[in-house]
Amino acid sequence: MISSANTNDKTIVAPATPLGRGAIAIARLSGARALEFALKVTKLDGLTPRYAHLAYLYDAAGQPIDRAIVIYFKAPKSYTGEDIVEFQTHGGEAAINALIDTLCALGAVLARAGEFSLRAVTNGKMTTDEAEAAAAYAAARSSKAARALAAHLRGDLGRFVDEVRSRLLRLIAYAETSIDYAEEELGDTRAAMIRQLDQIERLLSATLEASLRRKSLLRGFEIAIIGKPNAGKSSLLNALLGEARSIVSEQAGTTRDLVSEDLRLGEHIVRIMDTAGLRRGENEIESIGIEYAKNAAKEADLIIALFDGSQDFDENDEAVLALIGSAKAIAAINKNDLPQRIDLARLARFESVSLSVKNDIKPLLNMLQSWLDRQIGGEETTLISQRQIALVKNAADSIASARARLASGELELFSYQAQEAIGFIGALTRPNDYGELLDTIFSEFCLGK
Ligand SMILES: Nc1nc2c(ncn2[C@@H]2O[C@H](COP(=O)(O)OP(=O)(O)OP(=O)(O)O)[C@@H](O)[C@H]2O)c(=O)[nH]1
Ligand SMILES: [Mg+2]
Repeated sequence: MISSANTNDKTIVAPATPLGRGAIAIARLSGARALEFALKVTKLDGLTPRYAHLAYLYDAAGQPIDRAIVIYFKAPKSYTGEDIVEFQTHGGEAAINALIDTLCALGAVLARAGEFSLRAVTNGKMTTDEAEAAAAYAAARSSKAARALAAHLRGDLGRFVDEVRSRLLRLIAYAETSIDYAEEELGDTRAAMIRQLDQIERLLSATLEASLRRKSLLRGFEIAIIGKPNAGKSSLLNALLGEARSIVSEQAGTTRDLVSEDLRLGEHIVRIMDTAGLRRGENEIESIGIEYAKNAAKEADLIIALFDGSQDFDENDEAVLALIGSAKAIAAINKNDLPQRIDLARLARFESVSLSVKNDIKPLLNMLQSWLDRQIGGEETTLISQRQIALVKNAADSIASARARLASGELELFSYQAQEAIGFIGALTRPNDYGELLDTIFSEFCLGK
């Protein structure tokens, strides 16, 4: 448990639902004086824990603010482990703002982002990695992402930590007992230990790779459509969205700005970007648009390179290939309703699909969906924050050093490095510096969480 009495002695309040229109808006009040403040704004004599009270709320001048559902969660059975009162007011900002003003006038203070969750962690209601998962949950944009996070909340990370730790501890125990062995007795044991270390290293690197791959799963994948002018990029965006979002015309160089929209593809939410056609900028505005397109392609998780199949492969198409470089891309060959002239050999290195955006984009949709599904698969534990990724990288470095020590027979130094790796891995679920946590994890939270 962490001692942070000086930060936890205030009673905090914040809206727990996004501000704006909605059927209800919820404010959350947490801390030692939560019940006292709630009784004052409701003018009630008491609140039954976990009971939905219908009550009027009054401001400091005694004027009614709203009629609301008020629920009291008595410590320690609440999200934060403290007394919490939740107020469900009518949607819109007026009532909830008046309520929060009143509570602040009584002595509550506005919560900082993530402060409720921080209290939950300091009061032992939640582990740090569960809090990280909760933060990612708030930002997750698809049901697939939510499922990956649910695995986290189930404790997959804890199992990963236990497994790596116990394997390393076993190796350290071996090392300690064999320190007194003669060199010839040591040979076999050492080879077996190195094999074990290699396995641990592979487990860590597989976890890192899978996590980086899934990073986009949590925030949503970004897909950029690039191609030469008139390839049909804007037509494709519109067809994907099912609405005329981007201007389409037979004039080359129509799109100059970056147009991006969110799109649901099966269980995924993706951000799709229509870009300016790539060619030598005819004028300043167009070349700015082309710069945007280049950036979008660089940032994207996947590029859809769109080609006009009814035309010869030309220098602008060449520019498209150059821009893709080694990025992940699929080639979509458009306008197959017209006679085809493009030299397909030039696109042989890509996974490709032929279609007519004008008639039917289904072939491309199927390909996109299977690409997205492939990004997620695998059974590896997902690391969900920069902090977790950095810890696993550090552990992998320590293990690499440990391996070198072992190979050169320096058993004591091996043990030291292996202990260090255990320290990094252990910090995934039991961090030793809570001050740093505050900055890195809880600042990613939204207000009222
Ligand atoms: N025949 C045929 N024409 C198409 C198809 N898809 C798009 N077009 C036409 O191609 C022209 C260019 O389409 P856009 O969607 O504006 O092309 P773009 O790639 O966005 O072009 P820029 O914004 O200028 O870079 C329009 O006249 C479209 O109607 C298709 O599948 N078949
Ligand atoms: Mg366009």
